[in-house]
Amino acid sequence: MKHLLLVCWLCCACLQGFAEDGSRLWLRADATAKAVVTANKKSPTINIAIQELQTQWQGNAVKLNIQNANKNKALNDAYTIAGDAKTGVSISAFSDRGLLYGAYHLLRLQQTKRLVYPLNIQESPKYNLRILNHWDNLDGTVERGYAGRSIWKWDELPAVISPRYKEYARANASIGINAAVVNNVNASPQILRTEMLAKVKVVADILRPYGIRVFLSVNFSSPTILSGLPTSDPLDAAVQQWWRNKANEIYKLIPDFGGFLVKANSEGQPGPQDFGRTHAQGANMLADALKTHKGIVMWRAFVYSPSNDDRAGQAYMEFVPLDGQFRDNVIIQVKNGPIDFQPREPFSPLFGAMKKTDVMAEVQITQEYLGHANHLAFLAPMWEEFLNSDTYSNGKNSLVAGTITAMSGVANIGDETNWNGHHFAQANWYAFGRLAWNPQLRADEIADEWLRQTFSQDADFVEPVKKMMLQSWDAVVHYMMPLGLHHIFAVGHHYGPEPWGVIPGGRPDWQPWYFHNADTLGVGFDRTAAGSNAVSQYFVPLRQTFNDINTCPENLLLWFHHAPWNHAMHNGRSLWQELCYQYDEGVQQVREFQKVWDQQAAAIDAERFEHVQSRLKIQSRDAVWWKDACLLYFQEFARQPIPYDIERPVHNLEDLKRVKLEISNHENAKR
Ligand code: GCW
Repeated sequence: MKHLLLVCWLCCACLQGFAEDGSRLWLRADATAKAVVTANKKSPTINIAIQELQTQWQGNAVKLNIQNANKNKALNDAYTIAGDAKTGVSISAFSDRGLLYGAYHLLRLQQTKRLVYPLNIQESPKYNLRILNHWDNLDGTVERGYAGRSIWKWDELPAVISPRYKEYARANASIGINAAVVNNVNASPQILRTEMLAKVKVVADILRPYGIRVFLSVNFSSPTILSGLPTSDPLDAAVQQWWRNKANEIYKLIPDFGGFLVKANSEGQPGPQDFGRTHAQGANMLADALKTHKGIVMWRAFVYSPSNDDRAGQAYMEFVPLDGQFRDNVIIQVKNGPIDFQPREPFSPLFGAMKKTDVMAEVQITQEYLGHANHLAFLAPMWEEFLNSDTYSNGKNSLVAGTITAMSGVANIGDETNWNGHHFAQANWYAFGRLAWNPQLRADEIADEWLRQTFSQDADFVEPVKKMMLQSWDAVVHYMMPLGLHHIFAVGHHYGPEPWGVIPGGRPDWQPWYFHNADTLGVGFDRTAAGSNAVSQYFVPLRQTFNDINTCPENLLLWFHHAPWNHAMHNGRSLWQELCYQYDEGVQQVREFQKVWDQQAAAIDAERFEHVQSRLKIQSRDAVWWKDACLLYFQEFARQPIPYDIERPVHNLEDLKRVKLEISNHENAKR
């Protein structure tokens, strides 16, 4: 009896939400339904769709219907959903994967209480490749990961299979992600060893039924490092044969293997330029090895060298002249901005500039530069701004979203119970998948559906919290780097402020001063025609818009201009004053988030409530830290008072300069 009582109490506790650790992500529907689901075909993927619907769908019968397709359509992930409450619902698709996506769509409508009959939905993804890039090392650490260690347990594989692999696959499938690069772009050659490939095969077999294909990051010098070849020159016949053999070996194990991701000649990684060859020659050699297997090469454009006088312009300079020289199974992977995943960047001028080459976007889901897993920063508004930026590459309305053929996101996933460190960081994983499927979705729609699935349907919760999410990126930009400031982070871990940072003898392009250029005259990086002329890489009329200090959007002012401290802003304030007000605004915004959140104590479970509450306290303190550090530092150059109607600094600059955080890459920042 005693035991029974205890069991009952535990069940009630669970139902009431006592054990809410975030491990279920947005997939929290009760699996108690007994729906009648039929299908005109069976396959491992369709079986998953059937099972998901059988256990969660509360409505009448569902029919899954594979339509006869020609070869092209069979690769398509599109689906339709039709039907009404009485007769039941049918989901039709050309591919098994399409049916699975349709099933998740239907369940999402149910879960968010957005089911409106009769159903008449037609969905087709904008991009065929929607891929996560894991920066996971083979030793279990994660570069720029803040949610524990890698979920890939290479030491245990292939014998031990973590249940997380399947949960990971399911979560991705539910939002349309259909591929994953499982290892870091700073790639260990060891990933291509036969023993490692046997482990990768096991992972690929688990992900496959969920429609997810595996890719690998490869090290360009692998032939030399792994097999002792005298060179890894892409024009060397033995090197080419080595890669062909390796590709054959991989495809024997993993017939639907996606291909390679390559970081070459960047930040110390080897590449074709080591042998006097171009990026195109390097990429093509790998593309040829993969071609017969229908594999692709994602070749990164994130290249820069210390000798260049403006890092922002280098990728364009190296890649645009190679346009037309790449094989058709090469895609150039370009970061959203020209520098490096900063809190706000203009879009990279490479988007729209390579007319004969496929280009894909790379965004960073993990918050390397946005407060790690401590700060609440919903990134969909940033990606929305990016995808909707007009490149003018083909006249007006040539949006970034239309210039790319695929989307990749650097994952924020680790082995922590809640997957992402911060409960709200789950929303960024979710948003990436949704936008890679449909870049026209609005950030507020995504926040709405994520909140309803993850926390609560209650409008008194959803509305204020959604508002908070939608302002959170803006807040981070304000208290870290407003008005186009960038890369003034603490050197190395990129968590806190260090505009004064100096690495003695280090590369200039890794030092904050290189980016902010503050002196007694002004602040900002001059990228105009009179400066580095990076503006010239943009299409007309953007190059003029950015070049002219009076037409440059003010939120990018210091990205493109070295502006005088007394430069008149549109609102009549001086630049110095506006900088002060924007930093202060960031602090006030986070305080407001705390107020919004604290009122939600009764609306959701205590566990997640308290977790988020404690992180907001850290964020609030960090916002003040950022504001004080940056204003006190820049004040030494501006030589003007901080406007008297905003909060006074609570730190001394000298104390802040002594702050040294011990943050290893795979650990969450704790201070
Ligand atoms: O932003 C920088 C990061 C590096 C990363 C690099 C890249 C994987 O600080 O950690 O390396 O970008 O994107 O290659």
